Amino acid sequence: MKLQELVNLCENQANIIISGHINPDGDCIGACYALAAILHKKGIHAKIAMEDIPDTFNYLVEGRLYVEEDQIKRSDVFIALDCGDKERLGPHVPLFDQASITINVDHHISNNHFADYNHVVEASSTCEIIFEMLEDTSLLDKPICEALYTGIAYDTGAFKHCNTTRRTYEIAGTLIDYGVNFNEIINRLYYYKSYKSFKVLGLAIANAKMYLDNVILLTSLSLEDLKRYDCEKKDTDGVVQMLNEVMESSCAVFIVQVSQDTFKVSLRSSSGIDVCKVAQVFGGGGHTKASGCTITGTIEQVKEQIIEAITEQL
Ligand SMILES: [Mn+2]
Repeated sequence: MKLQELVNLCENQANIIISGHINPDGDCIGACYALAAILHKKGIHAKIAMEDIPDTFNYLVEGRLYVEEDQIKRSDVFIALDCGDKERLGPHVPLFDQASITINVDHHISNNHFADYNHVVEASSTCEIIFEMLEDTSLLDKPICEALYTGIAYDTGAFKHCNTTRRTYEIAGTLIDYGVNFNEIINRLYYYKSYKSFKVLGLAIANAKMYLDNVILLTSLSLEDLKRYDCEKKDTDGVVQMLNEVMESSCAVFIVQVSQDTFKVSLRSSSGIDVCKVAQVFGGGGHTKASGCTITGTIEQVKEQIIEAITEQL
C-alpha cells in the first residue's frame, strides 16, 4: 500500500482515527504521530486515539497532533498501526468496530489480517513501513523524521536486533538528513533512567534465576516489589533486554505483576527459540525474538506455564 491509496480511503470521511496497541511503545507512538502528521500535509485530519503515553516519549507528544481519548466519539475510518490483532487495540476496539473502513499497517509476523485493508510487511518496525509508503520524501520534516526515527530505533534496539537491514540504515540516514538528534533519542529510549527504575532494575537482576540448565534466565517483580521503590510497570522497561544480554542463556523471561492475579510476561530470545510461539500459547504475540503476553494465576503458576511452553520447543 502506498500513501496515496491510504489518502484515497480517507478522503471525504469525517472521523479518521489512528491508533495502536495497548501499552504503546516507541514504534507504535512514533508511527501514529508520523502518519497523522503526514496525512495532515495531504489535507487529511486524523485524530490519534491512544492510551497514556510513557514519559520517555514526551518529546514526541509536545506540540503534536493529539486528542484526548474522551474527545473521540465517532470513527468512520480506523487505521490500526503496529497492532497484530484486533484485541490488542484494547479500549479502542469499539471505535474499530464502528468504522466503515478499517486499515491495518503492521510488521508483526503474528498479524492475523483483522482489517478490511491489511498492509502487513516484514520490516524492522511499523515506522519503517510508513516511510516506505511515501512516494517521495518531500512530505518529510524534522518532527515527522523524529517520530519515524524513534520507532525504528526502538524496535531495532538501537539498530542491534537482527530485524535491522541495510535498508533500515539507509532510511535512518535519510531521517538524520532532516536534523534528527539521533544521539539524544537513543539515550532517551535506551539509556536514561530514573533513580527509582534503576533501583527496581537492580532488584529484578538480583532475583534472576536460570532454569532448564541455563536455557532460560527468568526474573519477576511483584506488586510489593514495585511499591517498595514507588514504581509502576512502566518503570520496568528495559529489564528483559538486560536479561537477554546474559551470554549463557538462550532466552529471557520477565514477569511483572499488574494486579492481584494478572501478570505481564515479556520474552526475548537470543537463540533458535521462537518466543512469538510461546506468547501465542497464552493469547499474546509479537516477533520470533521478542514477544509478550498476559497470564492470570499465581506467580508460581505463571512461571511454571512459561517454562513448560518454552520446553515444548527444545
Ligand atoms: Mn513495532
